[in-house]
Amino acid sequence: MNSKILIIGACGQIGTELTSALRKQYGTEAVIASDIVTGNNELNSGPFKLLDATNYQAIENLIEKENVKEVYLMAAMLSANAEKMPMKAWDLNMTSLFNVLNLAKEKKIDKLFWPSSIAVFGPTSPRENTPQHSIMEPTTVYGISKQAGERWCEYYHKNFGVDVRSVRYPGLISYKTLPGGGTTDYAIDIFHEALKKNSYTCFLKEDSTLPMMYMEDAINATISLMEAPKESLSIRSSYNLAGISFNPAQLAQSIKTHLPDFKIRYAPDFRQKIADSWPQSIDDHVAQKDWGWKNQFSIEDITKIMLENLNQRYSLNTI
Ligand code: AKB
Repeated sequence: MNSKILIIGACGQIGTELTSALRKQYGTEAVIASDIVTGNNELNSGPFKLLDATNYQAIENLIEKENVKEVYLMAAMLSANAEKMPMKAWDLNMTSLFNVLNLAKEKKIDKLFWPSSIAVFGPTSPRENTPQHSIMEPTTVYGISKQAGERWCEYYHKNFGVDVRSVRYPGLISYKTLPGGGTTDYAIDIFHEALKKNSYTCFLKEDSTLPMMYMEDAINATISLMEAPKESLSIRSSYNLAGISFNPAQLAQSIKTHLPDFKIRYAPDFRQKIADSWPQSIDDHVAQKDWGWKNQFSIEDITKIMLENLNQRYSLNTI
Protein backbone atom coordinates (compact mmCIF):
# COMPACT_ATOMS: atom_id res chain seq x y z
CA MET A 1 0.00 0.00 0.00
CA ASN A 2 1.33 3.46 -0.89
CA SER A 3 2.06 5.66 2.12
CA LYS A 4 -0.52 8.26 3.13
CA ILE A 5 -0.79 11.68 4.73
CA LEU A 6 -3.00 12.27 7.79
CA ILE A 7 -4.42 15.64 8.82
CA ILE A 8 -5.53 15.74 12.45
CA GLY A 9 -8.01 18.56 13.18
CA ALA A 10 -9.01 18.84 9.52
CA CYS A 11 -12.35 20.56 10.18
CA GLY A 12 -10.74 23.76 11.43
CA GLN A 13 -9.94 26.95 9.56
CA ILE A 14 -6.54 25.79 8.25
CA GLY A 15 -7.26 22.05 8.13
CA THR A 16 -10.12 22.33 5.64
CA GLU A 17 -8.11 24.24 3.04
CA LEU A 18 -4.93 22.27 3.73
CA THR A 19 -6.80 19.02 3.05
CA SER A 20 -8.04 20.29 -0.34
CA ALA A 21 -4.57 21.55 -1.32
CA LEU A 22 -2.84 18.30 -0.31
CA ARG A 23 -5.45 16.20 -2.11
CA LYS A 24 -4.93 18.29 -5.26
CA GLN A 25 -1.19 17.74 -4.99
CA TYR A 26 -0.94 14.09 -3.91
CA GLY A 27 -4.33 12.63 -4.94
CA THR A 28 -7.58 12.35 -2.98
CA GLU A 29 -7.05 8.81 -1.70
CA ALA A 30 -3.56 9.62 -0.40
CA VAL A 31 -4.80 12.21 2.10
CA ILE A 32 -6.89 11.21 5.12
CA ALA A 33 -8.74 14.04 6.87
CA SER A 34 -9.65 13.47 10.52
CA ASP A 35 -11.28 15.38 13.35
CA ILE A 36 -13.19 14.81 16.58
CA VAL A 37 -16.32 16.10 14.79
CA THR A 38 -17.86 14.96 11.50
CA GLY A 39 -16.38 16.47 8.35
CA ASN A 40 -18.05 18.96 6.05
CA ASN A 41 -18.85 18.18 2.40
CA GLU A 42 -15.45 19.28 1.17
CA LEU A 43 -13.60 16.98 3.59
CA ASN A 44 -15.99 14.09 2.95
CA SER A 45 -15.17 14.14 -0.76
CA GLY A 46 -12.18 11.96 0.22
CA PRO A 47 -11.19 9.66 3.10
CA PHE A 48 -12.39 11.02 6.47
CA LYS A 49 -12.01 9.45 9.95
CA LEU A 50 -13.30 10.49 13.36
CA LEU A 51 -10.21 10.88 15.55
CA ASP A 52 -9.45 12.42 18.95
CA ALA A 53 -6.05 14.18 18.79
CA THR A 54 -5.48 13.44 22.50
CA ASN A 55 -5.92 9.65 22.05
CA TYR A 56 -2.47 8.17 21.34
CA GLN A 57 -3.76 4.66 20.78
CA ALA A 58 -6.40 5.76 18.28
CA ILE A 59 -3.85 7.73 16.25
CA GLU A 60 -1.38 4.83 16.34
CA ASN A 61 -4.06 2.35 15.18
CA LEU A 62 -5.06 4.60 12.31
CA ILE A 63 -1.54 5.31 11.05
CA GLU A 64 -0.64 1.60 11.19
CA LYS A 65 -3.82 0.48 9.44
CA GLU A 66 -3.61 3.13 6.69
CA ASN A 67 0.20 3.22 6.32
CA VAL A 68 0.37 6.92 7.21
CA LYS A 69 3.92 8.29 7.04
CA GLU A 70 3.28 12.03 7.23
CA VAL A 71 1.10 13.86 9.77
CA TYR A 72 -0.17 17.46 9.92
CA LEU A 73 -1.41 18.15 13.45
CA MET A 74 -3.82 21.08 13.12
CA ALA A 75 -5.97 20.48 16.24
CA ALA A 76 -5.51 23.26 18.81
CA MET A 77 -7.40 25.70 20.99
CA LEU A 78 -6.69 29.30 19.88
CA SER A 79 -5.83 32.35 21.96
CA ALA A 80 -9.21 33.82 22.93
CA ASN A 81 -10.88 30.47 23.73
CA ALA A 82 -7.79 29.27 25.61
CA GLU A 83 -8.04 32.23 28.02
CA LYS A 84 -11.52 30.98 28.95
CA MET A 85 -10.49 27.33 29.38
CA PRO A 86 -6.78 27.35 30.33
CA MET A 87 -6.38 23.75 31.49
CA LYS A 88 -8.43 22.32 28.63
CA ALA A 89 -6.36 24.34 26.14
CA TRP A 90 -3.08 23.27 27.70
CA ASP A 91 -4.16 19.64 27.71
CA LEU A 92 -5.35 19.63 24.09
CA ASN A 93 -2.42 21.63 22.72
CA MET A 94 0.30 19.69 24.55
CA THR A 95 -1.13 16.14 24.64
CA SER A 96 -1.84 16.16 20.90
CA LEU A 97 1.69 17.38 20.18
CA PHE A 98 3.34 14.76 22.42
CA ASN A 99 1.23 12.06 20.77
CA VAL A 100 2.59 12.79 17.31
CA LEU A 101 6.14 13.58 18.49
CA ASN A 102 6.23 10.21 20.26
CA LEU A 103 4.87 8.37 17.21
CA ALA A 104 7.67 9.96 15.17
CA LYS A 105 10.21 9.06 17.86
CA GLU A 106 8.99 5.44 17.65
CA LYS A 107 9.57 5.67 13.85
CA LYS A 108 5.88 5.05 13.13
CA ILE A 109 5.79 8.21 11.00
CA ASP A 110 8.58 9.86 8.99
CA LYS A 111 7.60 13.52 8.95
CA LEU A 112 5.43 15.85 10.99
CA PHE A 113 3.98 19.37 10.67
CA TRP A 114 2.89 21.28 13.76
CA PRO A 115 1.67 24.89 13.69
CA SER A 116 3.06 27.52 16.02
CA SER A 117 1.96 31.17 16.14
CA ILE A 118 3.02 34.79 16.60
CA ALA A 119 1.52 34.21 20.08
CA VAL A 120 4.88 32.76 21.20
CA PHE A 121 6.07 36.36 21.51
CA GLY A 122 5.11 38.62 24.38
CA PRO A 123 5.30 42.21 25.59
CA THR A 124 9.08 42.02 26.13
CA SER A 125 9.78 40.89 22.53
CA PRO A 126 10.59 43.66 20.01
CA ARG A 127 7.21 44.61 18.51
CA GLU A 128 8.48 45.75 15.09
CA ASN A 129 10.17 43.27 12.76
CA THR A 130 10.29 40.72 15.54
CA PRO A 131 13.32 38.56 14.75
CA GLN A 132 13.41 34.77 14.41
CA HIS A 133 15.38 34.54 17.66
CA SER A 134 14.12 36.91 20.30
CA ILE A 135 13.03 37.26 23.91
CA MET A 136 9.87 35.19 24.26
CA GLU A 137 7.73 35.76 27.31
CA PRO A 138 4.19 34.98 26.11
CA THR A 139 1.42 36.10 28.46
CA THR A 140 -1.43 33.97 27.10
CA VAL A 141 -2.25 30.30 27.74
CA TYR A 142 -2.17 29.66 24.01
CA GLY A 143 1.19 31.44 23.62
CA ILE A 144 2.69 29.52 26.52
CA SER A 145 1.54 26.22 24.98
CA LYS A 146 2.97 27.17 21.57
CA GLN A 147 6.27 28.30 23.05
CA ALA A 148 6.61 25.12 25.10
CA GLY A 149 5.61 23.15 22.00
CA GLU A 150 8.39 24.78 19.99
CA ARG A 151 10.96 23.82 22.64
CA TRP A 152 9.71 20.22 22.56
CA CYS A 153 9.84 20.08 18.74
CA GLU A 154 13.46 21.20 18.76
CA TYR A 155 14.26 18.78 21.58
CA TYR A 156 12.74 15.80 19.75
CA HIS A 157 14.60 16.77 16.58
CA LYS A 158 17.97 17.14 18.32
CA ASN A 159 17.72 14.16 20.62
CA PHE A 160 15.66 11.65 18.65
CA GLY A 161 16.11 12.80 15.04
CA VAL A 162 12.39 13.55 14.62
CA ASP A 163 11.69 15.37 11.33
CA VAL A 164 9.28 17.96 12.71
CA ARG A 165 8.61 21.18 10.82
CA SER A 166 6.70 24.26 11.91
CA VAL A 167 5.78 27.87 11.12
CA ARG A 168 4.56 30.68 13.38
CA TYR A 169 1.32 31.60 11.66
CA PRO A 170 0.14 35.20 11.86
CA GLY A 171 -3.64 35.87 11.84
CA LEU A 172 -5.11 33.93 8.91
CA ILE A 173 -7.85 35.25 6.64
CA SER A 174 -10.10 32.96 4.62
CA TYR A 175 -13.66 32.78 3.31
CA LYS A 176 -14.21 29.00 3.23
CA THR A 177 -14.39 28.34 6.98
CA LEU A 178 -15.07 30.56 9.96
CA PRO A 179 -12.25 31.30 12.38
CA GLY A 180 -12.15 29.36 15.63
CA GLY A 181 -11.78 31.53 18.73
CA GLY A 182 -8.66 33.60 18.06
CA THR A 183 -7.71 37.25 18.61
CA THR A 184 -7.20 37.92 14.91
CA ASP A 185 -10.74 36.70 14.04
CA TYR A 186 -11.92 40.30 13.61
CA ALA A 187 -10.17 40.35 10.22
CA ILE A 188 -12.65 37.73 8.97
CA ASP A 189 -15.75 38.77 10.94
CA ILE A 190 -15.45 42.27 9.46
CA PHE A 191 -16.06 40.99 5.90
CA HIS A 192 -19.13 38.97 6.90
CA GLU A 193 -20.65 41.92 8.74
CA ALA A 194 -19.73 44.35 5.96
CA LEU A 195 -21.76 42.25 3.53
CA LYS A 196 -24.64 41.56 5.92
CA LYS A 197 -25.01 44.97 7.62
CA ASN A 198 -22.55 47.35 5.98
CA SER A 199 -21.18 48.03 9.47
CA TYR A 200 -18.99 46.28 12.04
CA THR A 201 -18.25 46.63 15.74
CA CYS A 202 -14.62 45.67 16.20
CA PHE A 203 -13.39 44.02 19.40
CA LEU A 204 -9.91 45.50 18.92
CA LYS A 205 -8.91 49.19 18.88
CA GLU A 206 -8.52 50.93 15.53
CA ASP A 207 -4.71 51.11 15.76
CA SER A 208 -4.10 47.48 16.83
CA THR A 209 -1.61 46.51 14.16
CA LEU A 210 -1.03 42.77 13.83
CA PRO A 211 0.68 40.48 11.30
CA MET A 212 -1.91 38.81 9.03
CA MET A 213 -1.90 36.49 6.01
CA TYR A 214 -4.29 35.23 3.34
CA MET A 215 -4.99 31.51 3.71
CA GLU A 216 -3.57 30.58 0.30
CA ASP A 217 -0.21 32.04 1.36
CA ALA A 218 -0.36 30.10 4.63
CA ILE A 219 -1.13 26.83 2.81
CA ASN A 220 1.68 27.44 0.32
CA ALA A 221 4.09 28.12 3.19
CA THR A 222 3.03 24.92 4.96
CA ILE A 223 3.37 22.66 1.93
CA SER A 224 6.64 24.27 0.72
CA LEU A 225 8.19 23.82 4.14
CA MET A 226 7.12 20.15 4.22
CA GLU A 227 8.58 19.60 0.75
CA ALA A 228 11.87 21.39 1.45
CA PRO A 229 14.98 19.20 1.67
CA LYS A 230 15.83 18.36 5.28
CA GLU A 231 19.37 19.69 4.95
CA SER A 232 18.17 23.23 4.09
CA LEU A 233 16.26 23.64 7.36
CA SER A 234 18.14 25.46 10.10
CA ILE A 235 15.13 25.92 12.40
CA ARG A 236 13.43 23.01 14.16
CA SER A 237 11.46 25.07 16.66
CA SER A 238 9.31 27.15 14.28
CA TYR A 239 9.89 29.60 11.42
CA ASN A 240 8.76 33.24 11.57
CA LEU A 241 6.34 34.14 8.74
CA ALA A 242 5.68 37.84 8.14
CA GLY A 243 2.61 38.10 5.92
CA ILE A 244 1.35 41.68 5.91
CA SER A 245 0.71 44.00 8.84
CA PHE A 246 -2.37 46.19 9.21
CA ASN A 247 -4.81 47.44 11.83
CA PRO A 248 -8.65 47.47 11.90
CA ALA A 249 -8.82 51.08 10.65
CA GLN A 250 -6.68 50.25 7.62
CA LEU A 251 -8.74 47.14 6.85
CA ALA A 252 -11.96 49.17 7.15
CA GLN A 253 -10.48 51.73 4.74
CA SER A 254 -9.69 48.98 2.26
CA ILE A 255 -13.28 47.65 2.52
CA LYS A 256 -14.60 51.19 1.91
CA THR A 257 -12.96 51.23 -1.52
CA HIS A 258 -15.55 48.54 -2.44
CA LEU A 259 -18.38 49.52 -0.06
CA PRO A 260 -18.12 53.32 0.36
CA ASP A 261 -20.86 53.47 3.05
CA PHE A 262 -19.27 50.83 5.28
CA LYS A 263 -19.06 51.97 8.92
CA ILE A 264 -16.84 50.66 11.71
CA ARG A 265 -17.01 51.33 15.46
CA TYR A 266 -14.68 50.06 18.17
CA ALA A 267 -15.61 48.26 21.41
CA PRO A 268 -12.41 46.59 22.62
CA ASP A 269 -12.90 43.57 24.88
CA PHE A 270 -10.57 41.09 26.67
CA ARG A 271 -8.91 40.27 23.35
CA GLN A 272 -7.33 43.75 23.24
CA LYS A 273 -4.90 42.76 25.98
CA ILE A 274 -3.87 39.70 23.95
CA ALA A 275 -3.37 41.76 20.77
CA ASP A 276 -1.31 44.34 22.72
CA SER A 277 1.11 41.60 23.80
CA TRP A 278 1.81 40.41 20.23
CA PRO A 279 4.22 41.74 17.57
CA GLN A 280 3.04 44.28 15.02
CA SER A 281 5.34 43.00 12.29
CA ILE A 282 7.62 40.01 11.80
CA ASP A 283 11.05 39.46 10.26
CA ASP A 284 10.94 36.25 8.22
CA HIS A 285 14.26 36.39 6.37
CA VAL A 286 15.34 32.98 7.76
CA ALA A 287 12.33 31.28 6.14
CA GLN A 288 13.07 33.17 2.91
CA LYS A 289 16.68 32.03 2.95
CA ASP A 290 16.14 28.39 4.05
CA TRP A 291 13.21 27.33 1.88
CA GLY A 292 12.49 30.23 -0.46
CA TRP A 293 9.37 31.50 1.34
CA LYS A 294 7.65 34.56 -0.16
CA ASN A 295 4.29 36.11 0.73
CA GLN A 296 2.02 36.94 -2.26
CA PHE A 297 -1.27 38.53 -1.18
CA SER A 298 -1.60 42.24 -0.24
CA ILE A 299 -4.37 43.84 1.85
CA GLU A 300 -6.00 45.03 -1.41
CA ASP A 301 -5.92 41.49 -2.87
CA ILE A 302 -7.35 40.00 0.32
CA THR A 303 -10.17 42.56 0.55
CA LYS A 304 -11.23 41.95 -3.05
CA ILE A 305 -11.09 38.15 -2.76
CA MET A 306 -12.95 38.07 0.56
CA LEU A 307 -15.76 40.40 -0.55
CA GLU A 308 -16.26 38.69 -3.91
CA ASN A 309 -16.27 35.15 -2.57
CA LEU A 310 -18.33 35.80 0.54
CA ASN A 311 -20.84 37.77 -1.51
CA GLN A 312 -21.22 34.78 -3.79
CA ARG A 313 -21.55 32.36 -0.87
CA TYR A 314 -24.22 34.53 0.79
CA SER A 315 -26.19 34.83 -2.43
CA LEU A 316 -26.02 31.04 -2.99
CA ASN A 317 -26.90 30.42 0.68
CA THR A 318 -23.81 28.27 1.23
CA ILE A 319 -22.79 29.86 4.55
C1 AKB B 1 -5.21 33.58 17.25
O1 AKB B 1 -5.64 34.74 17.07
O2 AKB B 1 -5.25 32.99 18.32
C2 AKB B 1 -4.56 32.90 16.07
C3 AKB B 1 -3.08 33.06 16.06
C4 AKB B 1 -2.49 34.36 15.74
O3 AKB B 1 -2.37 32.12 16.31
N1 AKB B 1 -5.12 33.36 14.85
